[in-house]
Amino acid sequence: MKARAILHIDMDAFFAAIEQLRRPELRGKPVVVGGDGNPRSRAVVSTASYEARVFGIRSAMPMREALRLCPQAIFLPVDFAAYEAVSARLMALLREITPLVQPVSLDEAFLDATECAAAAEEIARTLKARIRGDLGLTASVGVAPNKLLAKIASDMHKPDGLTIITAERAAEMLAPLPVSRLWGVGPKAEARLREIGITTIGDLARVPEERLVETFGGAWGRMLAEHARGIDDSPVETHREPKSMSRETTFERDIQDQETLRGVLREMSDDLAGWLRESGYGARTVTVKVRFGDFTTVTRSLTMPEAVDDAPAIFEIAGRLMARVEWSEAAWVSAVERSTLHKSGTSPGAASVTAAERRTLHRSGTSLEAESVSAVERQALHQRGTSPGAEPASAATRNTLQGVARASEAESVIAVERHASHRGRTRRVRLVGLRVAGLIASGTAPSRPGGPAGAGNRPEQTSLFPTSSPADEP
Ligand code: DCP
Ligand code: MG
Repeated sequence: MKARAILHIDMDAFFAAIEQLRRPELRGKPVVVGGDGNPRSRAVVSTASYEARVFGIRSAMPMREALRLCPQAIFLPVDFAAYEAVSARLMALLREITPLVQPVSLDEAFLDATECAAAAEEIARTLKARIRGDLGLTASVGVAPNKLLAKIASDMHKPDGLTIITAERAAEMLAPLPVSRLWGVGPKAEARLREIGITTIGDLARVPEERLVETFGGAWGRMLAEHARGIDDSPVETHREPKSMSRETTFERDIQDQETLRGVLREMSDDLAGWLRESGYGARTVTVKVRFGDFTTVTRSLTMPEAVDDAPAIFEIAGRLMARVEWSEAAWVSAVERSTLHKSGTSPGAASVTAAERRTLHRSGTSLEAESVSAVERQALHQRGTSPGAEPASAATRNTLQGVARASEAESVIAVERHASHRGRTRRVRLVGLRVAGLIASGTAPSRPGGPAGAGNRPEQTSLFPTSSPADEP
């Protein structure tokens, strides 16, 4: 097989760079883009200019923390439409070089230059010059024989970098990097690897594949072994169907008010229905996500035989799913018990439970006795965002768990003793999200009439927060 030439392009401080481009007075200054631009809001930072990163400001950090780190920074709202317009020009520019372009996000793409006449390095230089000339922005580019290495390369000399990883030098260049640079190695896998003494990609490459398979399961173990050696055969995919679309809102203050929640859900339903129709899809799966004031998160999901693409239908399903969330603290705690006891069987062991669980249970007026949870359960709980609701673990979680520690299945139990006097207060909501997935092309048929949920087609008002629950009998 002919060696491939893959480029990974990642724009530098994308949102912030666009703001600095259109407002020259901001150039060279710390610029933070996030939410509505109010640094005292509860929004998080989308991105920060490199001048702002010097102060420690990073993506996903609360705006308030960014303000604390750099009070003189300029805070700006996210102007998505503007960034999308630049992104479209960027992708068009890439497609002038080859049609084999895989956009990964607004500011990131893979390009397969294997069949191009020019050498990959030359293409990379031309690209960077055109991005600077035509768009007025800088990009970091990685060139390598595969996507994995190209992406690692583009990140190595940011901003305005050009990094080439050849097959010959791959092992040597990867060795000192932290394992988290590899695809699929998130904080949890990183922690697990650290437990067995592995912190760098070089360390990982020295672990025999069989050991990784034992520890992480077949598919993931083998993938880790390959990636640690810089091996990746995944193709540059030019036509990727969207898998899902979602909207989320973080409230300025944690809320308990049904009407506010209902209003936000209705807006998100309208938005998602608009997106579905514009993109020509119907959705078979609707998922709601609720994050409570204590950061525990639950999701509830419904898959239907028929796809929907109208706001009233999505809103109606969202309402039904909301009714399945444990809104009262007592009901939620009983769900924790049910699911944990169910999973663990009944042999009591030594005390250990994650801090997050302990805190949550304490807050909701519950004490733990004979606490013990196996690594498997702990990981399952973590992967579900420390929110041990009654939702079954995802297929991915199950796979991981099967690989991680079959042997410890018999280990554990959490025995939870609830205070008899505990009454169910309504939990406060921090964030609500709505997702549509299971997308099916709706073909050429005109979309159904319906429009945004108005007074005429508003679904029946059901109570989102049940006022009492079976768990809170006197
Ligand atoms: N973004 C976001 N929230 C995040 C991460 C990113 O809204 N948690 C947005 C803002 C970024 C854009 O996506 O500008 C691209 O993400 P990158 O991770 O590529 O970050 P930047 O392009 O901003 O910086 P870098 O120079 O590190 O690529
Ligand atoms: Mg970027």
